[in-house]
Amino acid sequence: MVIDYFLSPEQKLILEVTERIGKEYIAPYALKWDEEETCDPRPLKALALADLFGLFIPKEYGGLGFGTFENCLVIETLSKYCAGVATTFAASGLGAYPILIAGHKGQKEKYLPQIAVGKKLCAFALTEPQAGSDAAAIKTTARKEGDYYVLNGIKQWITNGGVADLYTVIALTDPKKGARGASAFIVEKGDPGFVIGKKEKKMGLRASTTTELFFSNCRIPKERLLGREGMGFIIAMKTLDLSRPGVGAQAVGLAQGALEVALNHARQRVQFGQPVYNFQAVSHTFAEMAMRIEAARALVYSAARFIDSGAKNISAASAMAKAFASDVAMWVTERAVQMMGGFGYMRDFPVEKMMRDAKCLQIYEGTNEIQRNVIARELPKFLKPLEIG
Ligand code: COS
Repeated sequence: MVIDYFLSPEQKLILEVTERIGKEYIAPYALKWDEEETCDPRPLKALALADLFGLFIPKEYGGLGFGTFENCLVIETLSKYCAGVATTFAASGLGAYPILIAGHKGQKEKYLPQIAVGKKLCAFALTEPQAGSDAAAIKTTARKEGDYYVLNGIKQWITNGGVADLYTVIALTDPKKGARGASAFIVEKGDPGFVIGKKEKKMGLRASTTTELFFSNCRIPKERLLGREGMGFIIAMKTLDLSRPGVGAQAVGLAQGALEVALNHARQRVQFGQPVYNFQAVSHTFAEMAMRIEAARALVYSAARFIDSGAKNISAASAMAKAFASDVAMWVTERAVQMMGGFGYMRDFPVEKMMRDAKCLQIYEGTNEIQRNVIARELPKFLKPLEIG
């Protein structure tokens, strides 16, 4: 980090604790977990013991009462060591946001304290086989039957599928109304008719688990509805607004990790009688990498602080942080591989994993093309026509 953000003593402590978890519980195993596609519980336990799952949960519900910014600090730091572990952590936050956004007091009292201490891991279930970017095209239904809702449908590519205990699920209570007929529900692992599907084989982020979810006449008590019927799509969009800077933070940490590994290599690798870092083609590439990472971090931190200020129009800032930083991470990790040459391409070194991990950040929580749609949609709200002359 080149720029000092003058973090508060608490924020510095959060960083220190996360660094320690990264060094001790993640760094020695990250390549192994990637190879074996394992979501190891040990770093999650360490994060839970450090109370970090409760970082942005209000104190009255057993959390630490911090915000998006501090959550980004943790996600960024974890991602330097392994973006897969960071995905499991961040996706649990994503799954918890709908409860924070739309849950009533009783629901918050029931679920948030368990999430805060890391006893219950969460997942967010919106995507379906035919509804990815077009989130309003979901087909999963939730039919009201007396005191229950009965869910039927399939969710796809759900991060933390199987390892999560709580799933916030978007389903249609009124299929005729499309997006306006969607509602949000809490489904618990073990609910009758709720089955975890196959684990996906992924290019990267292989220390995190991604599965299908099947709902076959899955009966859940009507008290599991979040907010009101018909609010589901808006809850989902607000959830993504809060969560996307976290993907940006993940990208910044991942890119920073690639920079540090490759820079160390370039300063030690001797060719033509001197470290390759001495060659301008190499050193300028590192300068460019560092510059883009600083720009991405500044945008992510600003967006996170903007959200924490209680601002209402956060969609554009959130989408910008996500899209810009993940594009930077893709560029930086590819350059890191190039700067390390044959070493970079080998699975014995972490940068090829980092490059594979980076790709997903341009895709999940809304592709970067969708982020640009969101930014373009929001721009007129911020910009007044400039008249000169
Ligand atoms: N906050 C609050 N309300 C929002 C909102 C937001 N960020 N975004 C949209 N809405 C509201 C709109 O105001 C509109 O309300 P009305 O029906 O009352 O007018 C409603 O939601 C529908 O919005 P819109 O017409 O913009 O919906 P679209 O179907 O065009 O879809 C995009 C909008 C593409 C932005 C949305 O489908 C999306 O984000 N897709 C990507 C999904 C995604 O990120 N998937 C990743 C999987 S989850 S990890």
